[in-house]
Amino acid sequence: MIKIKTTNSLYEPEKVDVGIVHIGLGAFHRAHQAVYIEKNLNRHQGGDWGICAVNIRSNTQLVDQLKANDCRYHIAEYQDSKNVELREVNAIRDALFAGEDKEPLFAKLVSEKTKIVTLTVTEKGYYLAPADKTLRQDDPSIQHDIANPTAPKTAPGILVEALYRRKDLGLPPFTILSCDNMPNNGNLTRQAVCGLAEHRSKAFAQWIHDNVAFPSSMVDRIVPAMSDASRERLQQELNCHDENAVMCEAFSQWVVEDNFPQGRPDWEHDGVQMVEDVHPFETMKLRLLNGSHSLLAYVGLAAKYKTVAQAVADEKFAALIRHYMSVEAAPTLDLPEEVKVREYIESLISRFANDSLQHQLSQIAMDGSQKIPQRWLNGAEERLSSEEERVLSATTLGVAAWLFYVRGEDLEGNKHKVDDPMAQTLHELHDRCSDSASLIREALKQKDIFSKTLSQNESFSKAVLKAYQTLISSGVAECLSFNSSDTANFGG
Ligand code: CS2
Repeated sequence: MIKIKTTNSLYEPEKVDVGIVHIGLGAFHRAHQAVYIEKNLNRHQGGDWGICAVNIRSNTQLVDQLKANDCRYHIAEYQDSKNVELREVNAIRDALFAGEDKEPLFAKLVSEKTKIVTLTVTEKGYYLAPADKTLRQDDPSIQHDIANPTAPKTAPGILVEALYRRKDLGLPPFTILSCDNMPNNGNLTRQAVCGLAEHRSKAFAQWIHDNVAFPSSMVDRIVPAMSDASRERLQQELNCHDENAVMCEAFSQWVVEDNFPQGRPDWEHDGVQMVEDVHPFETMKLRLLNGSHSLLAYVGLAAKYKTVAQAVADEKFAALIRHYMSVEAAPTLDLPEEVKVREYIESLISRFANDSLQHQLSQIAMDGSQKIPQRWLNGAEERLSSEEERVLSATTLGVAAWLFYVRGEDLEGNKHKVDDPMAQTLHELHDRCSDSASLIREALKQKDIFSKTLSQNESFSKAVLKAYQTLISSGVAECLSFNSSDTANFGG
């Protein structure tokens, strides 16, 4: 028997004003930020921190469906397959699809009531080169926004134009809060926005730099993309007939840098951790949780697993990520004081094992070129340039398995789609290089992904080559000889 707890909104949604515009209305936003705002509105029985959620590229359907339901939807928070909380959410007060015509979106962005703009546009939505995080001036969408600043397509372009209009109207700028999985996501957002604003004028870019707050934040909640099967399950298991419902784990964390000159919800009473410096939390989460996720995705898919829970149920995979986290990643971290790393690692392993989620490895495998630098490579680089050089066997296996995945074809010749902005480049690389040695050499030269230090590190490239050769000649099992009792010398 499944135990269902139901939580309903305690306020009148139609009386709530919009104080936050959110760009990137996906499942993650609905299950993470919107839930914190829902709790805040419940506690105050209303208020003016409602959300207007916007999509700028795709998913008009979701916007229409939400609007048809007055933006009311449900979240099913699974502790495990037997315990779930079904929560009604009304925090999103308006939804917009800003495709060709962005004026309705600009009307919201220049409203005096809008104090905060939040973003979940994924790593590639910032148009920063993955390795060195500079604005990709050569990207066609960025070039479009440079040429047409008043009718932009990209999130950075929209923010620049909105800030320009607000400045023109004498309105204070809103605070911009990135909720994407990148280290220093506030600084990176500033870099993208100011980099683009420079094309309008250096003075305007400087004004943004001096006047706009870009707090960083660490976001965490496992929210698999919804599918027909998961919708059906919610109907049958929870009697939840809501086409906009989202299913996720019970765990949720949001650590936010406290820098909101125009004000913010008092969400520290709703579970948000307000801190001075988010960086230790971000790197910890990116390198441990997301790093393990990507490792499970590429190595797991090569072993024909489909979900995260299936992969970690295999003790060899559990040993792989335990080794990766404790021996290779944890020593690179400057951990937040209150975190006990062993406990954190074990809690991640049990979150991954939550088999009620059906979290698809193929979802995590998307956009690897944009993800692996902050998840694996930054830490590896620090590790390899430190005095105590080691062979990073799990990380290098990850890189090899990623490279194998982007070939778009498994060992038996079955093809799969590679969803990645660099898919074409990576595909050509496979076509061009006839043997593994030249493939690895050329791949590591991709300077958008690999830093010079890393691509020139011989022990790193040798280990990637060895893992790749073993993978293609003998299969995944041969690559998994990690010891589950592996732990490095770190505190906690
Ligand atoms: C995942 C993340 O898809 C991915 O790349 O690693 O979405 C992950 O589930 C979240 O960051 C968890 O907070």
